[in-house]
Amino acid sequence: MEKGIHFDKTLQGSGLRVGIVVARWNEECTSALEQQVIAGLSNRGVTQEDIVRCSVPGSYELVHGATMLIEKEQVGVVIPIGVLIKGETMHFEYIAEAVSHGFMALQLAKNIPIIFGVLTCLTQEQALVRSVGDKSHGDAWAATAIEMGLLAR
Ligand code: RBF
Repeated sequence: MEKGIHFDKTLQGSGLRVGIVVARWNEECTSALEQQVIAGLSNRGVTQEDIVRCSVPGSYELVHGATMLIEKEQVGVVIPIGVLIKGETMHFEYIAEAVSHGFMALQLAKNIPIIFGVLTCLTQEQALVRSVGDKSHGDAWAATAIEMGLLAR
């Protein structure tokens, strides 16, 4: 059996309102992921009018951006997009932990699903392969968002 998650090929997201919040750190990677997420959503029937997008400086700000989309834009699911690359200090660990706990707390508090769209990479090469490259996660995040958004309706 092929490795990885298997998505329902018949996923149909028409009528689902999707929020996307994108971090500008490591922008080459986050913008490639954003494009693939948007393509993955529209390939599964989500219209451009139903995609609400905002950007924030870095991954640490994604949780607040997601909160704003939920509170002001009536979205049924949020896809935060960030790329963390480990540096020489402890920033990576603190941000990754804060953000993953923040998403979990927010989705439980608001009862709106939030996808874990943050890459936590040890090197820039790893980040590029998983964003602009052939192991990009963008389409999987789009499919997961639609599945969870439909489940929450
Ligand atoms: N934001 C990211 O999205 N990815 C990173 O790899 C990243 N690395 C950072 C490293 C340092 C040393 C600092 C100071 C910030 C970094 N940030 C990164 C930005 C962070 O998410 C946030 O925007 C800023 O700390 C301001 O709150």
